[in-house]
Amino acid sequence: MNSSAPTLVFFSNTDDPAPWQAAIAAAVPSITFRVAPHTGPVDAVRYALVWKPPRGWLAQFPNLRAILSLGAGVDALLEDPALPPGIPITRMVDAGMGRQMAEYATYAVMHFHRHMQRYSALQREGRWAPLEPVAAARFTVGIMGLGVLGAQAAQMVASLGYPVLGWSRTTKQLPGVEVLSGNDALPGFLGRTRLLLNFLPLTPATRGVIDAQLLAMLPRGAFVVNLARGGHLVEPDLLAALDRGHIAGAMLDVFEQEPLPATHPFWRHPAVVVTPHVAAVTQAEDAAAQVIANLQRLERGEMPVGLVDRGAGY
Ligand code: NDP
Ligand code: OXD
Repeated sequence: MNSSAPTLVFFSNTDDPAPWQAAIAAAVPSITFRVAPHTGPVDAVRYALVWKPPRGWLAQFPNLRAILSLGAGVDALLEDPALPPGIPITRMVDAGMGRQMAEYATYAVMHFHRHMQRYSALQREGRWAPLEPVAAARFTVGIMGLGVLGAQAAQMVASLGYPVLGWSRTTKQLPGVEVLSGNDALPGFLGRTRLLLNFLPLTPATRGVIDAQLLAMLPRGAFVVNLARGGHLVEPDLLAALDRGHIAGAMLDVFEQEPLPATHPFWRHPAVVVTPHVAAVTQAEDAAAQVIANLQRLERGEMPVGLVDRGAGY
């Protein structure tokens, strides 16, 4: 057993370690905070606070007791074939992202519902051409994935008078939202959806779920918004559905390959809005308290909260 002071190693190519270090040092001073690649002695490392570490990186720490994800989605971690077995993995549970995701989703709904994509194109052509308005009450929004984040988006969109349908693995009750569950309910859900919002976790069961078959089940002229993971979407199938007009527009925040390659057709497609994986961003200000509470639980020998079910993949 290692007897030196417990170390937490931080790995992220996109998050600034400084606010995490300050918050953790103030609340749990017994833990030494180190930033990769300066991990110190590997046998002192007890905790890893990470976003997308390279495959195999976590396996170097023989005394690791818990992996704490800086993100809500843990697909990249679970895809590591050398992921240390048998120790808890926690994920961000809301941590300020629910509000951000709901804002992005609501913006996307209003962007397409209020014809903003078409007005942008008309402006570029210098054309003054009022389009037929559509009542919010006739613009049904379908949300795949009604977990911590999807449920908040559903509530925000419903509060604006849009009919909201939700679809998830197991059934649940959400005020103002009609919830359908299970694969048998999917065609009925899609058939009534004018704008589809994807909030699913990426798992073996959901990879490639937005494919030609699913898109064909949406009504002609529907819109697709993906703010979960690029791996959910079969990108050539969406391009084909856009190009034949079955899908009228898409707003995409996540991609199979990130950053989206400069030559990718999404960048210049007139019916596609691209954002660079920013629908929600983990902010230490909102999220550090959750990590600190889990470190304190772990140091007391208790189980952390926000545990990932490795079998289910989320
Ligand atoms: P949760 O685990 O809280 O919710 C997942 C939801 O998906 C649950 O309702 C779950 O059903 C449902 N689900 C899982 N598998 C299936 C399936 N096979 N069929 C139908 N429904 C299924 O996750 P969060 O809401 O916290 O996060 C969702 C995702 O958002 C993350 O995994 C991440 O990929 C993405 N994300 C993207 C961000 C961005 O900036 N673009 C930022 C943050 C997150 P049930 O309730 O029955 O278990
Ligand atoms: C997350 C993300 O999963 O930012 O938290 O994508």
